[in-house]
Amino acid sequence: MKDIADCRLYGILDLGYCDREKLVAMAREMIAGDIDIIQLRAKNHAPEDILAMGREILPVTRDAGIPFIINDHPEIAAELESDGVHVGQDDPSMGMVRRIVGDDMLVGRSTHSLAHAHDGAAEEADYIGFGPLFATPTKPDYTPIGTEDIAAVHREYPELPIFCIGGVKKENLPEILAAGARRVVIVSGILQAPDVPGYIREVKAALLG
Ligand code: 3NM
Repeated sequence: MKDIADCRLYGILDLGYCDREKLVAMAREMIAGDIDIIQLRAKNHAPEDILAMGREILPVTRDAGIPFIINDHPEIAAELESDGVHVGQDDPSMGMVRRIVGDDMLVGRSTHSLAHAHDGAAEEADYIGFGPLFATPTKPDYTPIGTEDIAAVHREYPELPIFCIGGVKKENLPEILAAGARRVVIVSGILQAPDVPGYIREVKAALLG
């Protein structure tokens, strides 16, 4: 499986943008574009439904050799034996998450400030999300943090995979990379692209360029 350190573009199967019956097809399209890592984000869906969706997607990501992450639910991640789980600021401590998923699973944490990023590094998260950089309908209730702190967070935690998130699109990627980003999460930009693999390939080229 691809190492998290080698992952530059993180895609999310968000049920707010992708119909349930299209999840597997969308995962395949993302993989066709060479996405590095995929998360399932199914807010307000029942745990048994999320588990069922995960069971359909996991064989596809396994086949592609990329990590598959479950959002918010360590218990589902453990039951599914996904490659990782992603938790937010209001979710349980790393100790509690690790007790559920064990030591081998990737655990990522959302961070919304330099102080949060410090906490994420201190608790030994395997990676962090850092944002939202810009206002985004995908996560409407959060205050955007802009791009000013991107350089500082990379300077302070050079070994930590940091995925900049929130309003990231192909169009503003140059600005985000110029601010010091190395890795990004793109949700709506990918899921709403007319040509998903083509969109991902262009973003990957910019990230690797
Ligand atoms: N988490 P889009 S921003 C899921 O800052 C999520 O933690 C964020 O979606 C955070 O690419 C966000 O459509 C939404 O803007 C990202």
